[in-house]
Amino acid sequence: MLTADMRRNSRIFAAFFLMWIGCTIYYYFSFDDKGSGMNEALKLKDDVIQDRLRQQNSVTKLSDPTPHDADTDKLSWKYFDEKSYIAKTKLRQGEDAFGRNKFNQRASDDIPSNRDIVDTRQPGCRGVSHRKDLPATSVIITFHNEARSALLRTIVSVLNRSPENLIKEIILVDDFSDNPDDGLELAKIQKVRVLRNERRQGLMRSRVRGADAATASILTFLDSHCECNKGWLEPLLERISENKTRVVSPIIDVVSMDNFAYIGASSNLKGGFDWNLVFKWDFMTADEMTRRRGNTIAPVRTPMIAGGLFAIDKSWFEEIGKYDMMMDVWGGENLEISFRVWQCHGSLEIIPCSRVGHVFRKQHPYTFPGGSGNVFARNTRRAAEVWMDNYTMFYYAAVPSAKHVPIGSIKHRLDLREKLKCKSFSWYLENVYPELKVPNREDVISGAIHQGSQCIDTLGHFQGQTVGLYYCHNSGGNQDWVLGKNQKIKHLDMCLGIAGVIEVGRQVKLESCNVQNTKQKWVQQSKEGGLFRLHQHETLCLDSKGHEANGLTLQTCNSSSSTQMWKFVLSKS
Ligand SMILES: [Mn+2]
Repeated sequence: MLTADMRRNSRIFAAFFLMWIGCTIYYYFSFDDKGSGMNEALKLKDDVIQDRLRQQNSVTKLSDPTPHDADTDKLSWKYFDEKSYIAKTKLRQGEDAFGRNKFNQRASDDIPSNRDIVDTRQPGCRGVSHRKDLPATSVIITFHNEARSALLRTIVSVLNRSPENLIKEIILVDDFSDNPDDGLELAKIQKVRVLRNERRQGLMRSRVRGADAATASILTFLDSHCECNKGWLEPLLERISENKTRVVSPIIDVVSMDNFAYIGASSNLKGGFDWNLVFKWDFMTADEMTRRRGNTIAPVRTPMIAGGLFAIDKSWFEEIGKYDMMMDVWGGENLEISFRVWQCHGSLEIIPCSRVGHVFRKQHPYTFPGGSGNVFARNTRRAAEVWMDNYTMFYYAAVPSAKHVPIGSIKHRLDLREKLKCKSFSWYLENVYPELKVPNREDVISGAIHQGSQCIDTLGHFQGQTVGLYYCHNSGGNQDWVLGKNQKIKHLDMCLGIAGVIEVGRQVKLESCNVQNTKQKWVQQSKEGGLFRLHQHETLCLDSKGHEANGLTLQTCNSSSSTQMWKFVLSKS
C-alpha cells in the first residue's frame, strides 16, 4: 500500500540521514580533537570555550566583516595555550637556569608537556588487566612558586595517561606563590580546580585543604614536578579498592634535574631510615628477594614512604587523622604518616606496576620561614615524640641538637594515637622494619657526669674551648653528656678531646666529634664511672684539679685521687 511504501521510504531516508549525521559528527570530532595533533589534556572547560567563542564573534563582527576562515584558530580556542603560559616566566638572557627552581628550568621549558617517555614498567605489568569498576580519584597537587612548565607537565601527564573516568578532578593548592596567575591560569583546563592560600601554610596544611575540598573517594597526592607514566593509576586504585587501609605509592622514577631525561628506577627498593630519621632508599633484603621470585610485580611492603606521591582512601585519611596540622613547611610528615599508618592498623605499599617520574633535587628551591634545619628538626621531633615511645633516645643520640628544639603541644596527636588504639613502636620495629638495627641502650643513654656535688659542665663554651665543673642541677643542658659508641664523651655534636701533643697538664677541650680521632677516646673504669683513661695513653686520666683556672685537664692516673673519680648518672627524661 501507498502508506506502507511511504513509511518504508521514510525509514530508509531516516536511516541514511542518521548515518550522514553520524559520519559528519565523527569527521568533525576526529578532525577537531584528534586529527589535529592537539594535546588532549589541555582541553579547556566548556564555559571557557563558550566565553571565547562569544568574544571572538563579537570582535569579528566589529572589526572584520569578511568571513573568517580559521579552523585552526577555532581549534586552538578549545585548548589551553601552553606556549604563552610558559613564555611569561621564561628565563631572562644570561639568567642561571637553576637559579629559581634548583633544577634546569630551561630544559623543562623546552620540552612539551605531553612528550613521550619510555614505559619503564617490568614486562609483566603490561598484560595485567584491571577491574572495570575502579573508583575515581581526586588528584591533589600543592605547589609554591613551581616552574610553570614542570607544574603543567604534572597535570598533563595525569590527564593524558589516566583513563578519563578515573580522574574526578585535579585540585591545585597554590601555597601563596608570588604570582597568583601561576595557578589561576590553569583553572581554565578541564577538571582543574585551583585553591589559593592567603598566606604560606606549608605542605601539610595545604594538602589537608585540598583533601577537604576533594569530591572523589580516593585521594592521590602528587608533588608539583612529576610526570605520570603509562598505566600508573589503575594498579594504585585497585589496591585501595580491595582494602581501604592500604596506602599505596608508585615506584618513583627519576626525572633528571639537569636535562629532564626520564630514567627508570630500580624495582627492588623500599623506603627506610636511620636513627637520624632521614628518609632513605633500602634494597630489599635477600629474604624478600627470594620470596618475590615467583611474582616480581607483587606489591612491596615498605616501612616508610618518600611522601611526595601516594594514594589513600579519603575516608581512611580522615579516620587516621589526616596530617599533623602543627607541622610547618616541609619535612617529617612522611615519617609521621608512615608510623601512623602502620601502627594504627594499616599498611604501606609500593606498587611496582605504577610508575611516576619525579624531579629529585639536591637543595630546596624555596626559603623556609624559620630556617630549614629547624623546621625539619621540629617536624621530625613531633613525629618521634608521638609515635616512637622511648626509642626516641636513639634519635636524640644520633641528632643531639634535636633534643632542644621546641615542638609545641603534641597532646592532640597523642589523643589520636590513644583513640585509634595504635600499636607500639617496638611492634613496628619487629614486624615492619626488622632490618633497622637498634643500638645498645648503653651506647646512647645520656646523663650527667658527677664528681661529688659537682658535674662536668660546658659552662656555655663552644668548640675549641675548655669545660669545667658546676653544681649539678639535674636538668640536662650544659651538663648533658652521652657516653657514646667509640668511647666518646659527647655533648650535642661535640666530644671531649685533646688538641695537640699528649702530655700531663694538657687542657681537655670541646671538639667536633670524629670517629677516627683516638684523642677523643676515653676508657671507662666501669659502667658507673671511676677513672676516665685516655685511649692508648692509659696512664693519663681526666682530672678536675685546678678546674677554676684551666678547666678539666689530663693528669697522671691515680685511683685514690678524688679529682679523677667520676660517676655517670642517667638523666630521668
Ligand atoms: Mn618533590
